[in-house]
Amino acid sequence: MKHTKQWVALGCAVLLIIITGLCCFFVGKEYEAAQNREEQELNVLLNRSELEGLGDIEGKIYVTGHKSPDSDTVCSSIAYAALLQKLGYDATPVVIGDVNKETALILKKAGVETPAMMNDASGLNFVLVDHSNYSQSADGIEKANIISIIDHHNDGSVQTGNQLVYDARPLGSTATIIWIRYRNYGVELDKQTAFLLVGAILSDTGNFQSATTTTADREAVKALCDLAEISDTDALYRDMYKESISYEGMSDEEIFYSDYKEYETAGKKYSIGCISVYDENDAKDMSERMKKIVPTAATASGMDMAFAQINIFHDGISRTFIVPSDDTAADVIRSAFPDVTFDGVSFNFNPGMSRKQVLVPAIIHVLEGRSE
Ligand SMILES: [Mn+2]
Repeated sequence: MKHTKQWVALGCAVLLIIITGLCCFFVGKEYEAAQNREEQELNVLLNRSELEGLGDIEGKIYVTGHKSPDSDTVCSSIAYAALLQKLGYDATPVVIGDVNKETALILKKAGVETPAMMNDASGLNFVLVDHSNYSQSADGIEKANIISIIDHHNDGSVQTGNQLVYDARPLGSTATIIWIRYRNYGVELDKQTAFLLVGAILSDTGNFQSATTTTADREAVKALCDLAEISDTDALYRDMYKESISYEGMSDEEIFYSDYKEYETAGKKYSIGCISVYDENDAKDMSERMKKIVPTAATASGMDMAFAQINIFHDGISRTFIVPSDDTAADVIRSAFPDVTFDGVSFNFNPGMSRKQVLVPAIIHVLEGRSE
């Protein structure tokens, strides 16, 4: 009986110790969480304080990327203007050139309007994203008030007389820096903006294949895909890539001249138009179309011969198809590449080749009659 009492007392004591321990543990956890929250709030406060000077600025703040705008430039401009808006500033994204097909697709999928065109930047307030060079920027930018530069390139020629937020990081895309800035400022991203940033990061990093890709770019896409409700980034990138090489609505001539260069070697004039396609079927179709117009294009532009160079370069696939303007042009290719096969329309190269690094030097070699 005495023993039983002792056991009960011991049991109670042990239970009390366990309960006290658990209480301390949870109180400790709660305290730790509260401290983390306080720490985060302080960080947000410190980060946001760099914008305090913007309160004194008169007029709108325009956010622009570079000329010949790409997806990173356009989407980063929109996302950064939205960030400033959410913090209470009068910010507007603009573009300084027509958006390309890939960007138009991202904007459409995200349900976001194309920013307005900016023709003269002089006298206005600007945030520059994705560039820091006068030559790449809006006309009149030398006379603008540049308040921030957010970029992932080298530091360019832009200089400011005033203090500025200059956030340059060697990451795969400016969009990744914008994502980090949303986090630093403690601002929630909406679905549309998240979609834009994913599209921009996939575009600038070539679906993470580019050597410039960093951990931050991958983490950004991971975090943003949930928000943007994107389940398959490979599929999105494929759609973007196909759109970027789409020649829809263009005539055969326009396609041939879209990436076109003229050359002269040993008194012979020749030209090469490069065309990107997605797969071999597209390459065959494009070869047929080019066969019809390359001879007339050569004559019309005063060339002795012309070539359409049709390339498949993506996802590790590398193929080139060359359509010559006539028999003389075909003979040049045969002399330059004796082992290459000709199907009556195009020469088929596997792997493909660069116009600048391989095809032009090879043609020069043949036309100069070198035999070594
Ligand atoms: Mn970029």
